[in-house]
Amino acid sequence: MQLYTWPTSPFGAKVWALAIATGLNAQITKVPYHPWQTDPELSKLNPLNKIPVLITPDGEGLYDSPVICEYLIEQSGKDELLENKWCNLRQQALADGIMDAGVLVRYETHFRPSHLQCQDWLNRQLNAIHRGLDVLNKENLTDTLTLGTISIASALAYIELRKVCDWRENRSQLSNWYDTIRHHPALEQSKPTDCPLPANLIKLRE
Ligand SMILES: N[C@@H](CCC(=O)N[C@@H](CS)C(=O)NCC(=O)O)C(=O)O
Repeated sequence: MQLYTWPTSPFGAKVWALAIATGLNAQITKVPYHPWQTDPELSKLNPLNKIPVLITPDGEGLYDSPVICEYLIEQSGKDELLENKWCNLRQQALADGIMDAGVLVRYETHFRPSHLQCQDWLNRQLNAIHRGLDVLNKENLTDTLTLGTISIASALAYIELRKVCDWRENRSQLSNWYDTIRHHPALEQSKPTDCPLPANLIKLRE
């Protein structure tokens, strides 16, 4: 199988951590694909041209990340990753929403010239992130890997990498939980990491 992804992508990080947790990572080759490229080959696999995309053994392109995660869990038979299914799916949805808002903040502040940035719109994204984090701070999160905890840890790793906001302030429970779970090998090996823009995209920052 092949996984189109990019080192900074929180969604790609979540899928890779889940792949490690299922043991299927050994059967998957990563294909580096920057999300702002528009390669017609990827568009054929995912018309939305977003990553991650998983190419299954029968050549099908699977997206988006929750679908890929569910596929990997089903293929591996590691149903315990989805134990307490609705809690796990809700936690994944909340973490994905935090990732979505975090990625939008990053795009707005990093790629858009400052005189074109919209503070109200940025605040809207940041408020969604903070409300989501407040909910997570009150949850009784387990230290074991599940779809939910993998998703939350991947979202926090991205917020931290991109310095989207000071997420730890007044959230000691969530902060302590993250400082334990982030050392899990599946999360250490998958966490979003900075990576230079491909040469053909550098003009986006000029
Ligand atoms: N809901 C999607 C979100 C994926 C997503 O937004 N990926 C970003 C990279 S982190 C992307 O490909 N952005 C390209 C774009 O927005 O055109 C998922 O869960 O996979």
